[in-house]
Amino acid sequence: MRIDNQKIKQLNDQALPDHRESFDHLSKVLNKKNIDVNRAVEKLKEFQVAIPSWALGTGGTRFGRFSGGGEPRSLEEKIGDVGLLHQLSQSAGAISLHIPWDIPEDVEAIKSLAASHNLLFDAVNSNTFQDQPDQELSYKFGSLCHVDKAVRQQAIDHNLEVIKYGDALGSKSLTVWLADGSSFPGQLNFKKAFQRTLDSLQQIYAGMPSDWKMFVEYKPYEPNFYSTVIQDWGSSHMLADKLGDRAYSLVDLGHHLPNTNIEQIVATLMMVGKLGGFHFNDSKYGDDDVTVGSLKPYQLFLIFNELVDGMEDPSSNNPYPAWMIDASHNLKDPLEDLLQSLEAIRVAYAQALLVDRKALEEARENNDPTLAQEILQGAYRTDVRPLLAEARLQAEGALDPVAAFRALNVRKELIAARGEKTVSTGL
Ligand code: LRH
Ligand code: MN
Ligand code: MN
Repeated sequence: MRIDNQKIKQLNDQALPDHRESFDHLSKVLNKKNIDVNRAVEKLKEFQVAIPSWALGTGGTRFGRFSGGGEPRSLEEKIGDVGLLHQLSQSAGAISLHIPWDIPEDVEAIKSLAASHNLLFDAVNSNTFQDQPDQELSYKFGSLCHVDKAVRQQAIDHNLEVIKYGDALGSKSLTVWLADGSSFPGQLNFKKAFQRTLDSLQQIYAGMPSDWKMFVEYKPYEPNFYSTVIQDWGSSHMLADKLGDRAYSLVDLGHHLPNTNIEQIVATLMMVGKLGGFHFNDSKYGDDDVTVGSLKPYQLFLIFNELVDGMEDPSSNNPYPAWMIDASHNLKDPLEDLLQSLEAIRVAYAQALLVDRKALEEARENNDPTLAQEILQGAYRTDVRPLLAEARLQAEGALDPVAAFRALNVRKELIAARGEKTVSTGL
């Protein structure tokens, strides 16, 4: 389904006087601080975040899953859902696919469907953490790190196949996340497992088209509870470094042990030009995959402060990172939740754009932590939502996406079209 643009416009027209008032007020405040409001709005218009195909259904936990109905039943319907998110938010201009959950049967038809929603294909993801029904060998004891060469080869071949699908669709990167590790002390030879993983990744890297990038995602635990082969940014960076110029680390915000200073990891990886991709979510205990910004918005701002610093640093050779959401939705409507995540990401980005970097650097040079904090928190405490709304308005999105989603009964229509008991593939 697609929303009638006229209906979005009607809702915007109703909300326009209030929006103008708050946008004008914020513009005045920012102008006094010599902040270029138009530049910020333009930057927000450009900033697009990929939606994971696996987050369009109601998530759940290993204890249960409570579907809200109207979930996408096919890749076409998943693209349709991302199209809706993009239409409302004008900031979800890409989809990230997970193979084999999203095998495109008719590549040309899928490409033109995505193009009709103005969507690009972001990184494709391989899956060697589950056994598929028709699979010959099991990944129970690992995939790219497996002791048996035949299992490693099967996992390598799967990744090469994922690259083929991605290439046909116009994707330019592969994200590799491995569940490989051990659940009990003594189970695995750490060094051999790492070496075998590197060897396998080298073969996958060699099979990528020359304009492709590989993103190596890390995670400390789960599903294995004693060790994970690519446990942290150090391991990921070691692999990316050995693989070559087109291999990078991918930071998933939920993949750190509690209290890890993620913003420092971001700054350090960007310093050496090795931050390739990002998975946004929020986390209190582990890989909780909850709505971005729902728990630690200040941490998200501090991370964006480093991202913007890295992106604006003329001496940096870090590529423009691939932005992706990687969240799962227990209880909430997945599309509403994704709209909230998109908003939270853009709020943090906009706040980071407001930071006076020259003044911050001076405060640092003068060993003035008080002033440095004033500068950062001054930006963080600015209500930037009118800037986001203005960017959406100019791009013909909805001034208030969640309110529009509800007012236009989008979920009700999806349920009517797809049914109450549909189940989307994913986690
Ligand atoms: C692993 C992960 C990884 C997977 C996705 C489904 O926890 O973050 O990115 O591909 O979840
Ligand atoms: Mn992830
Ligand atoms: Mn995860």
